[in-house]
Amino acid sequence: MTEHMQAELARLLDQARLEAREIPPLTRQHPDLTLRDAYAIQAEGIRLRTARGERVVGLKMGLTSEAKRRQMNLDSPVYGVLTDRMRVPAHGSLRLQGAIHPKIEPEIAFRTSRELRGRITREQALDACASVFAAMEILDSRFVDFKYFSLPDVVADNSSSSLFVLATTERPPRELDLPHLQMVMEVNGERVQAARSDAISGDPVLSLIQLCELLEQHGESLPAGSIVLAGAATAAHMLKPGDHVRLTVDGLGEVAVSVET
Ligand code: OOG
Ligand code: MG
Repeated sequence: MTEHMQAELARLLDQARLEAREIPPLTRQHPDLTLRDAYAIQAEGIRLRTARGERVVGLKMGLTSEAKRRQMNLDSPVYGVLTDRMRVPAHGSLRLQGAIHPKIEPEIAFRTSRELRGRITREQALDACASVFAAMEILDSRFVDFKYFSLPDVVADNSSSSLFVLATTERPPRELDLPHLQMVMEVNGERVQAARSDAISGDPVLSLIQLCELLEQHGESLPAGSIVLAGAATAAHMLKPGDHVRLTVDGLGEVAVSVET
């Protein structure tokens, strides 16, 4: 696919997002769209956003758990980019105006304190992480009915990222048994999803390691000071106006968001 076509598809997705309008999956019109094209479209979409004043603050991994891969019927991890404008304050609220079909999911997040590049060990990953947090991601897909049939579609759409929220508690990652944290997500006081953190790549740190490998394939590294969402531990839950969502993670406290009515 030409760079010109990649830029055109990035603009199409960007407009759909800004207008909260669904579009058909890109592969419908472009069945030969490759994963490489898709990451180029994603990068161009982020360039459009930074040109309007947004600042990149980190990355998200997606499809790192079996539950998510089953929910979306796709089989390998992907990444997306997080900007400052996507961050909702802890215990803050969000509006569904401007969203198409938002869902929320329980995650673990890291903040790095040094640059990471290429193949790294678990120890190197932990050395480079200043903090770990409980987090939630709010997804939204620009595709009709939140359905797409291929990895290139979801990657081009910034891996369905919309908003994220980090807990106010942060802990040094070595103080926790990271693969064995119980995570419980409640909506309006009712438990809707629960899993142990090893549902995320077998160990959330492995998501970070995998992210560095994926970035390397695109000639990129993970900058110091990045926020990294390790991927959801469970399937995502559809949001509706007035919902109050709370995630509790062993050793990491809780984080909540409310949806305005
Ligand atoms: C793709 C993004 C998946 C996760 O945490 O697994 C994701 C999607 O579900 O549309 O963010
Ligand atoms: Mg996610």
